[in-house]
Formats: sequence, C-alpha cells, structure tokens
Amino acid sequence: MNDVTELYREFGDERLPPGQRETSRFPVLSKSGTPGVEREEWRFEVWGAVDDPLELTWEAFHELPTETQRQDFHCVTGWSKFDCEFTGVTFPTLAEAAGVTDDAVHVMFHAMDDYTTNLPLADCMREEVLFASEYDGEPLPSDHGGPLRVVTPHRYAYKGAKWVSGVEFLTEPERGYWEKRGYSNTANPWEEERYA
Ligand SMILES: Nc1nc2c(c(=O)[nH]1)N[C@H]1C(S)=C(S)[C@@H](COP(=O)(O)O)O[C@H]1N2
Ligand SMILES: [Mo]
Repeated sequence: MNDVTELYREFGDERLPPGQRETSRFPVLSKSGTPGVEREEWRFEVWGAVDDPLELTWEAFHELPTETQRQDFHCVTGWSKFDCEFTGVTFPTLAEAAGVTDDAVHVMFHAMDDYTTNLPLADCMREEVLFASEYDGEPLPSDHGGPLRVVTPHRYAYKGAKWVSGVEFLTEPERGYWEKRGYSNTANPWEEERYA
C-alpha cells in the first residue's frame, strides 16, 4: 500500500483544504446517468502526441502494472473523503506505454458519458494520478466510474473522469466539459480554485 495522503504538504499546511468539510460517505456526482458497458466491449484508447497510439481491451489494459494507494478525494462542492483506497495503473506508466512525444504539453480525458476534462501534462505525470479499477479492494462501483476512472487527489475531483474511455495528448491546452462551463481550469483545492 502506497500512502500518498501527505501530498497536501506540497500545496498547503492542512490536509483538509480550506472551505472543505470531511465526510465518511462517498457521494455520487455525475452530470448525467451512469453509462453501462460490458467488459467484453470495453475499449481504452490513447491518441494524439504519442509514438504508439493504443487501443486496449480490458485484458490488455490490465497487463499494465497496478498499484494500490491510500489517497484523499476533494469534491469542488465542499466535501472531502480521506483515506480512499484505489488500485490502478499510474498515469506515468500509461504515458510510457504510449510513448508520449516531446511536444505534448496537455491532456484531455474522454469518458463514456461524453464528459471530458483537461489537465497540463505536468499535473498528470504524477504517481498519484491513477486509472483506478478497484476501490477498497473491490471492483470500482459503476456509479463511481467503474469499470475504470481517473483519480486526481491533488486537484478537485472533477479533474478525474469516471468511465474513462480515452486519453488524448495535446500540443496546446484545451478545455473540458466543466472547464468550459465555469469551473476552474486549474482546480487546486488548497487555493480554493473552484470557479473561474
Ligand atoms: N465521466 C464523468 N466523470 C466525472 C463526472 C461526470 O459527470 N462524468 N463528474 C465529476 C465530478 S464533478 C466529481 S465531483 C467526481 C465525483 O466522483 P464520485 O461520483 O465518485 O463521487 O467525478 C467527476 N468525474
Ligand atoms: Mo464535482
């Protein structure tokens, strides 16, 4: 188990970011319903500024090495959940598998409910950015983004796409679903970057 709950020290003095309250529940927040997908039909694509575009089945994706981490989860609407256990593939592992090229500076995550969200490449190339398929040792519940979601404990949770279906490496910044609709583009919880 890799504990990354100390990462807040990079951003602020308190583990609980300003204006947040701690909850032991795990609320569900989605812009629309939960898309259903069969494991057999599930595909994960990586494209854009990469040497080796990928199209992976569930089995092929899970040939990548996984790790389990204890990390915190901060929702922009004001709740934080400490000590979530997620198991998944780290973003740097995936980036290496696709051979990200030198001109890539930004990333767009694509999801099955037509959600998108963006981050600078540097904010993604961190061990705690996980493509998570398990929560607390069980398959990730579909309401929480199963079979596969992204988690971003150093940013508000809208930067983590549930039902993630692909990753696009970009040579210029672009904005995702909420970033075009008034949520902060940068989303640092310790600076309360909630709305733009
Ligand atoms: N595909 C997709 N991912 C998404 C969302 C969504 O609507 N669709 N909502 C985001 C928001 S606003 C939050 S706070 C978290 C909520 O994750 P949870 O439902 O597991 O708590 O997922 C994020 N990822
Ligand atoms: Mo959110």
